Amino acid sequence: MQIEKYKIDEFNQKHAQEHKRRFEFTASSLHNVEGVLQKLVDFQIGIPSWALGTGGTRFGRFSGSGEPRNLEEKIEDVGLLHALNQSSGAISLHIPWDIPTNASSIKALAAQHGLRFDAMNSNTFQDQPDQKLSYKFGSMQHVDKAVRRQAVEHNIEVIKHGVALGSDSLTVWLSDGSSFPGQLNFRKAFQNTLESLQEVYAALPDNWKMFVEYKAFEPNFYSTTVGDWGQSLLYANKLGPKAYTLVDLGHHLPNANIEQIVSLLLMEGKLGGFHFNDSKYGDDDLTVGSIKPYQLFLIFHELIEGMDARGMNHATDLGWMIDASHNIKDPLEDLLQSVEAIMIAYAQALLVDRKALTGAQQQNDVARCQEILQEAYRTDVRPIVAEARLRSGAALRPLQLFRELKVRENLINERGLKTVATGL
Ligand code: RM4
Ligand code: MN
Ligand code: MN
Repeated sequence: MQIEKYKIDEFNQKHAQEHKRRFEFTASSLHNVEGVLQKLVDFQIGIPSWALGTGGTRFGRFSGSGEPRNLEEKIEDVGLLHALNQSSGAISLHIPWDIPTNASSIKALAAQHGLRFDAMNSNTFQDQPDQKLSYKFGSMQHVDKAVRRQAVEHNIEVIKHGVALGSDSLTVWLSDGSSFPGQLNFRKAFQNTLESLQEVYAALPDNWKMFVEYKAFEPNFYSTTVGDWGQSLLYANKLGPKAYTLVDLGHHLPNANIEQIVSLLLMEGKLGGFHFNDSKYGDDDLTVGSIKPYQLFLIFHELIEGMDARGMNHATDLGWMIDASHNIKDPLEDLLQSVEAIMIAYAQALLVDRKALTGAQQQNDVARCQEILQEAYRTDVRPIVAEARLRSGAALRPLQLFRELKVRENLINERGLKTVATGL
């Protein structure tokens, strides 16, 4: 299915008057609305190929309907999202779930939808049917050099697929760790992992970045070999200038101060990428902004503050991706909501009066500092985000149009009621 441009225009026309009223009201009390709008138009969020089907939990999987059956259909799905919001202009692939059989035609198809290829993801957390050696006891940390070698070769393979598609980064998330005390020698596990990562790093093209993603626990429940930002930063520093830490919002222990983590990683020039999702307990992969929207705003505030301090381009200097897996919602609806939540938090953070905040901080005026942040957070920026969409040719209300156009029903007609996408 493709969404014709005139359908978006017709829809926007219908809602134009109400939008104009709301936009003008909000804009009238803000400074530099044009600057904010341009930043919102430029900001693009990568969609993970594994989020387009319903995921499962270890207790089962309730398959969705009309799920993409192959990579082409996954690209079509992201194309639909991008047509509706013009903020999802990239797709992030997981290998071997999404091996492109013909890279140039896949690249051309993505370009037709206005998409580029975001970071490539390797997978050494599962065994594949044709795989020689098992990752049951880890991959890059493994006590057996042959297993480590296999994991390294897989990552090099992923880089090659990425080069063919025009991607320029590799995300390595390792499930390596241990579930029982005594199972691992921590130091050896770290050193084996470092050595393996170094071999992958050596195969990176010059213009590529490598993102080392950390996760506190799960699937291992006693230790994780890249368990937190400190460990990830250790690897990134030892690897070299092309290696960075990647922060996934769901990968922290409860109540971790993620905004402080991103601030310090930026200070060190070592924050590379971001995986958005939300959670209440752990790696829940819930819709961005559905549980802790204030935390998301605070994170964006630190991201902007830290990026501006280094003169970085918000839109292009970090890898922005969603990482989620949906158990009960329509994945496309969820992704539309997630992108909207990210844009809202970004817009709110752009409104923070940074000069005033610095002044208040210098005077230890704590109450004023809080007021400045909350003034921005409590601004209803939805009309600003909608205006940015309007200007880039997207729908004023993407989710509503998705439903009015019966996108899912169309996809079910095309693909069938019982389809299962590759992924979790
Ligand atoms: C992990 C991690 C990775 C993602 C996999 C599917 O929890 O977040 O980024 O590749 O899930
Ligand atoms: Mn992730
Ligand atoms: Mn995760």
